[in-house]
Amino acid sequence: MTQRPFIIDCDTGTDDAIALMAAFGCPEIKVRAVTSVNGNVREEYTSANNLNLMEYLGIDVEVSRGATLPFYPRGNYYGTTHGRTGLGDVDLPDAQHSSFSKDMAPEVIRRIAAEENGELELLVVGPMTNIAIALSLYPQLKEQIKHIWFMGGAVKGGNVTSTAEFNIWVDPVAAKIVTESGIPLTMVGLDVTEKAVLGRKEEKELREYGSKASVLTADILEYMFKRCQGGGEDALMHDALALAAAVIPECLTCKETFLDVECRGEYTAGHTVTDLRGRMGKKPNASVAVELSLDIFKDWLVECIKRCGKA
Ligand SMILES: [Ca+2]
Repeated sequence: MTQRPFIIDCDTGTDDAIALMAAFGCPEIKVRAVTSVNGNVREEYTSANNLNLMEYLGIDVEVSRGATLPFYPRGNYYGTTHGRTGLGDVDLPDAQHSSFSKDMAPEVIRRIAAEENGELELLVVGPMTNIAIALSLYPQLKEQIKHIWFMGGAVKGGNVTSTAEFNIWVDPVAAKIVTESGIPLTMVGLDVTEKAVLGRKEEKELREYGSKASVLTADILEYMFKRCQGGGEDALMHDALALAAAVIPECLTCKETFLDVECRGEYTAGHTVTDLRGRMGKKPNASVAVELSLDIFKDWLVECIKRCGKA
């Protein structure tokens, strides 16, 4: 099987870590690099989490650092959803034998896109700052990137403000640059990711399986269950669902629509504007996920995590 080349851009992040483990257990794709961005926690943590995770799992892949600030002026918004350093209460050993790429994320994207001759796809599961910088520095990427699958936005309400989802809210300017790029896009937003919940059954199955990746995933799920009991978010697999959109499209129903990002609204900055009713008369530039088949997704995710580290 020819594996599809991917770069995963992420702000790891509890559910990012699970998405990464799933990606490395997906026979359909070849992860060429993991690029880090500011988001759930500061970039110094997201990049360290990426490097530590790859070394812990014994995965040899380029890990780069990336943008430390969004284009949009946001204050200190780092919440407690992912714990202080991004992986909840899970502690990974510091990487001893691996180091970051000499190239920052936008340069990594440029280089690999050129090497892959129009076949490179991006899985973007944090704020889109790195991608926007890459598109600004290297406009040829608009023709070289085959598809961007992203977790972010919502047709309906948000989870940071009443209208904005976190990844897009952090950096709406970057998201607008990406939505206007002309690159084929699939948006996997809160409309479906808030239904992508794992439970005790999956946690137990993964823990009993006993691999490094499956036990780590079970530990992260345990943190999420505690978080939920404390009034926080449930064990939602936001980021892994964007990977699923790319690999098992049958788990989602998507609709072609015009997509843009509100940057200036006093109350609505970070809102993803869609036109599912076709009222705006604008050409569709994105596919937006609107419905999820949860059982298909959960079964696939558990199997991917089990395969992670076995390749
Ligand atoms: Ca994320």
